[in-house]
Amino acid sequence: MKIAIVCYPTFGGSGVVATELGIALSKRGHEIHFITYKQPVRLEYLTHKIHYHEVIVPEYPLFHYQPYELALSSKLVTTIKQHKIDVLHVHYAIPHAYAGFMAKQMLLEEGIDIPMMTTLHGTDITLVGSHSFYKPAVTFSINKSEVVTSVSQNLKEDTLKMFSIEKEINVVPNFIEFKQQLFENHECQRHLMARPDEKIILHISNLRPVKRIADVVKIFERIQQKVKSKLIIIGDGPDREYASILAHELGIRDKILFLGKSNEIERILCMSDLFLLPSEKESFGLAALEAMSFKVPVISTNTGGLPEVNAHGVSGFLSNVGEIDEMANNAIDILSDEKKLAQFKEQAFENAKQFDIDLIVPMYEKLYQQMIT
Ligand code: GMT
Repeated sequence: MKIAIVCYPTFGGSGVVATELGIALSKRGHEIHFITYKQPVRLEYLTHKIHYHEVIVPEYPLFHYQPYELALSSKLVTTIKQHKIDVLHVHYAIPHAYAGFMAKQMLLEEGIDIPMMTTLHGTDITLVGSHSFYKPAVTFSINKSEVVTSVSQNLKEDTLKMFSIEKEINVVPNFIEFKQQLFENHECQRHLMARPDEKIILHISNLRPVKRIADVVKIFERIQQKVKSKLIIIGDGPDREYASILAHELGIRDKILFLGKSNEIERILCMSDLFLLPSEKESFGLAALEAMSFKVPVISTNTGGLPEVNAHGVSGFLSNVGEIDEMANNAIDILSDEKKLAQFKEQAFENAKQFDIDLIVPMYEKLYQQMIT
């Protein structure tokens, strides 16, 4: 099958899922065409089965806002025609589903009926999409997609609550390719980050308010009083400075490493003992799944789709949003008992197996097949 994938090329979860999906599909023999404004960060190399088409939006003095949707829909039309694409798969409703619909309409005029799948990722529904400025266009373009998927049951329920959706929403969870074994028998250069007697606690996100970075810092402040430890924060975003100031005020700035955006997530996961994800909202929590696949237990909130990913008392613990003391106590409980920590690491790994890439990618393939027959 020839599949065009539209996504954000950035470090965000939706871009990562779209890129990993494209790579996996190419390994299964499909021809993949990524269409976006920059080569996706997780797309390290192109092959005869993986192509990348850049959407260019020329500057013009009249434009206060560059018309990206227009450029994207035009690029979709030319790419779909030129490469005889069978299926269009857009990740993140805004503005991709809207641009996809426009491309579909233009192609219909030329007798080409391209089926479109829209995958909802979370913030496109719960944070941005439900805003009255966008809602009519988001509702319209979701309803005009041949197939709609959401990355968790919770996101499906939120979508049905917030929008007037006439389409069936298929839940296709996010997935993981297990790479932990690549690092077995390595000490992952742990000594570069912490002393041998220190535990390594990790947080990865885009450091936006929805991730509650202050809670990450406050939870760690409580943990390090009981367990010798370091906190590694990966990612960048508007709350980084605030987190750094808070850490300074709490007197723990020297125990926190802010590493910024990184392509070395796997090396850091390999050396980590615990993952913190105290988000306000999380449709799935891909970062938590990535952690679990590297045998890193997760202390998270119980919001959104997180309970579908992190199993309470098995792969880690879940708490209500803002329950800093409870999250810290659960972390201390796991970290201060080596036997318990080892057990949780194994359980996290086992729990992640339900999201094995080989189980989930065929779910997308089946839906593509239904769209073209
Ligand atoms: O919030 C983020 O981490 C970025 C955001 C995105 O749009 O890329 O992530 C959303 O999609 C991910 C992949 O499906 C999910 O794992 C995240 O839970 C979801 N974020 C939120 O719902 C806040």
